[in-house]
Order: sequence, then structure tokens, then C-alpha cells
Amino acid sequence: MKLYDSTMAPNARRVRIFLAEKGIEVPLAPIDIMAGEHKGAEYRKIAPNSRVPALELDDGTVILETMAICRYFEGLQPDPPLMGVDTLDAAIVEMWQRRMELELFLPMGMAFRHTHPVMSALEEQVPEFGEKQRTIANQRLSLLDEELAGKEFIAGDRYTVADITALTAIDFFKLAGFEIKDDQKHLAAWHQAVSSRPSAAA
Ligand SMILES: N[C@@H](CCC(=O)N[C@@H](CS)C(=O)NCC(=O)O)C(=O)O
Repeated sequence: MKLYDSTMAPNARRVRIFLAEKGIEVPLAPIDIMAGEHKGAEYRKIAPNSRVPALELDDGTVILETMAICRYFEGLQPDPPLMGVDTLDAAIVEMWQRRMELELFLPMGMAFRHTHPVMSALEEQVPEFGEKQRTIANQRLSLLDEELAGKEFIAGDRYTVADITALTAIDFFKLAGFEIKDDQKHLAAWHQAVSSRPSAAA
């Protein structure tokens, strides 16, 4: 088994944190995105969409998509559960994971891709679109602050993959100027708690 990884890439970090929480070690194959290695013919045999991460199994099967890779490891090793403990809980966790991915990670990512100079190598930038996405993401951060009132973790009282998605978005997209504001106390407390877990170093 081999995990195609890129140190800086937030999606790759999502998988690394997930694995660290479970105590699973997988050999990493580094891909240099900024050097364009993910667009080369060799990596495209693994990931035709030129995206990282990718998991290659010993029989040659390739799993693309961060959440699909996490789902595979959740099935292989259910403890500690990061995607729900029963049917209802799994639905709740998936709801929060998707909300963090679609409503927070994605607009932050679009703001970064369309406004940061370093991303002009990878993206045909539309700065106006990026700025609109920045507004949407900042509104979502404010809502998340409210949603975290009285809750330890995003999906409730257990650390889950939804926390991993939000943490990696907030940490990485600082590069695009996103920050937790002084008055976002619930968000700040949550961020401190999840950042202090050993897995956050992954
Ligand atoms: N939906 C994919 C997205 C993967 C993705 O976009 N990865 C980024 C790194 S975080 C990438 O490979 N970017 C290369 C590029 O934009 O050319 C997933 O969840 O794994």
C-alpha cells in the first residue's frame, strides 16, 4: 500500500491526520505539486485527474478522493471511530463533514486559488470570483463560531472527520488571509483543542 502525498496540500493532510488518529502507518510517496509532478505522465497513470492524495493498494487498485480513502481506513480499522458509531451518528457525521467540505473548505480553497499569486501557476485566476468566495467563507466561519457554542466538537461530543476537514481548511488557508477573529471565542476554543491533539502535527 502506498499513499501519494504532498506535505503542504490540505487534502493530503486530512488523510494524514485521519491515519494519525487511528495509529495507522502507511508508506508515503511524495508528489511535488508546485513542480507540476502531479500533472506528469507517471502520476497520471495513478490519478488521471492530477489530484493528491491517492491511495494505491498492493493489488494495484487506486482510491482517489480524500473521503473515499478515509472511508477505506475506517472500514479496515473502526477504532477509534471517526465517521460515526451507528447509523444515525454516521449520518450526522457525514452531514457535518459535507457541510465543512462544501461550505467552508471549498470557498476558502476557491478564494486561495483565484487570488493568491502562487496559484497562478495552477489556476486561470478570476480574482472577482475569488473575492466573492472569500466573503462566503468568512460568513461560514462566523456561523461555525455560533454552531460550536456549547459543543466540544463539530459533530457533537466526539472528534470526527468533520473536525479534520475544518481544521485543515482553517490552518492551510491562512495563506489566503483567513483567520479566526478575536470575537469568535467558540471557534478559537475548538481550534485550540483540536490543534493540541498529537494528530494535528501530521
Ligand atoms: N476532491 C479531491 C480534491 C483533491 C485536490 O484538489 N487536491 C489538491 C491538493 S489539496 C491538488 O491535488 N491540487 C492540484 C491542482 O490543483 O493542480 C479530494 O477530496 O481528494
